[in-house]
Amino acid sequence: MTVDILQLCPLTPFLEAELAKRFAVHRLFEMEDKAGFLAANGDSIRAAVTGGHLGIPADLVAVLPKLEIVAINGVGFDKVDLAEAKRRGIRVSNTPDVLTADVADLALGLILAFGRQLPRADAYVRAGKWLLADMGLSTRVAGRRYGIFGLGRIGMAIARRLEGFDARISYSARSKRDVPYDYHETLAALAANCDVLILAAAATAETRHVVNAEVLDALGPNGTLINVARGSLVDERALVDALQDRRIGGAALDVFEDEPRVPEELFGMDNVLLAPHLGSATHETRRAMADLVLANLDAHFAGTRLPTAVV
Ligand code: 8YV
Repeated sequence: MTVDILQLCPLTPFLEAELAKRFAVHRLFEMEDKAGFLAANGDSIRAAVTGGHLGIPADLVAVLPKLEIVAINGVGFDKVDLAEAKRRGIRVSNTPDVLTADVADLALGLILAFGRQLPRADAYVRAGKWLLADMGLSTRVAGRRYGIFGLGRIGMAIARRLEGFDARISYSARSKRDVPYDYHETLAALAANCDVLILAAAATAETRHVVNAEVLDALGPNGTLINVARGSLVDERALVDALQDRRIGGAALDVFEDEPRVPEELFGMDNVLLAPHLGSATHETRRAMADLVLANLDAHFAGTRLPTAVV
């Protein structure tokens, strides 16, 4: 018997091909008449596959009465209503661990690229400006004070990489950990005591807009904000203001509140580095994530334990 599943966003060709071998896949994101499709077919859908950045909207879950599992192709489950999933007995799976290294690598990439001004350097050479004058100086990356907000798997992987840069590392997290880094109880204290503030915490109700004007002012005019977590951690309006007024030194951002929409004020600023949510976007990691998505779906429909269940 074919199982009908709903695909909520584009996935890698490998994952799409493997899903198509197993299921009747309905690509909701490409449909013009989504409401019409759901009205006619909502009660046949047994699984949904989605991205961590997207999750599944509550009003969609509500019109899928036979939904059994939401398989997230990502580690974040902040856009899935877990309480409602539990209430309805819907399983939720994600893809932890396999993407940790890539997200940490990207954080280091942003730190290096922003500090040493690599995008500007590249543009400088291409424009033939080097023939006329040297580019000027940038900021040292090694030996500076790095503050990590959220010391879970990704935060720890970032810290380990920073150790190779002789960094002075401090952190703020839900609780003090047994690590050789300085702990700050509040994010404002962490920001006040670092040169580079790196966001690596999960998006929750508690972390929404935790990076506000007060935290940005604590980071100060020589401080840099790095975000590889979720856009919702940052009050984007306050960030734009702080960057415009040069109340912080700069920001390197891979995630945004309403991505792929990015505040256009940022486009003209020379103190920002922007990336289109690349954290886990390597061939190797997306393949490993795909394998986990498939393993979870296979386990669910075989009636066995999900390898990486959230709920
Ligand atoms: C991707 C992510 O955006 O893992 C996450 O939570 O945000 C990223 O890996 C996405 O989930 C890819 O589909």
